[in-house]
Amino acid sequence: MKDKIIVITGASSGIGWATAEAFSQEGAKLILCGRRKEKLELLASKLNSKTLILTFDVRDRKAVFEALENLPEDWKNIDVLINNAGNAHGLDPVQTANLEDWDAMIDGNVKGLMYVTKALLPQMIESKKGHIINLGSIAGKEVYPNGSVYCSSKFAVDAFTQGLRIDLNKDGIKVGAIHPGLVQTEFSEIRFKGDQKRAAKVYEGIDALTAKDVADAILYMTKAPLHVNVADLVLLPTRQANAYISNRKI
Ligand code: 8X3
Repeated sequence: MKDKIIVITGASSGIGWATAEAFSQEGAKLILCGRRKEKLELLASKLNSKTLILTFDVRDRKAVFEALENLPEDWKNIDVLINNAGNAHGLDPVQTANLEDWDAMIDGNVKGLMYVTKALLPQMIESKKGHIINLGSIAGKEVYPNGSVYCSSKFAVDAFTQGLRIDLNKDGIKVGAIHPGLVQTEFSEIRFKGDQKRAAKVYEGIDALTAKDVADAILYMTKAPLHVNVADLVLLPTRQANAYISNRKI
């Protein structure tokens, strides 16, 4: 991983932050993308790596292309893109759900991921190398109550990953996705709009995955030999069987 160039979206917290730490420990150079400049600067200051900070919102198509199509010359040769940016907003039935929440999830989790990918593809295709890893979810494998739009967004990530793998097959670029179950980050706090009590309940007694667990799995995907592509990886806490069944300690 030494001196490989890794792009991480949503690097300012959670899985993105932990992934930056994991790749930094391997000697990679990191392009840290996110909306919060101060957080990205704080992260960069803690890493023992060369870093480039790019501040944009993946939902802003113009900003995505402006930032990623004009990379400095010595940062252009991307090895790995980790499409991590994304969130859940609300947990509601379709009939009462908030349209702003829908837009945020579809625009960020789906269209944003697609924009970032498209912006970086010309470079990868030209160099005939590269590895794209998309952050899916078990919500992209099973639909659960009140999650119709979040699940739709993650099913879309799964479909896009499969389609991209087909389209890039002749170019020698690896495409894969990782689908975590419950990961203890600020995910639920954002989903429940700051309701920390409700968020904490989601992870009660389940020994949830940590952001580092997911980061380590992403690192594993990138360490496979050149002829091996970890195409689809579902990562669950041992206490979680699927989106419905968990063996909680309470
Ligand atoms: C996050 C996992 O189970 O809340 O994508 O959908 S879950």
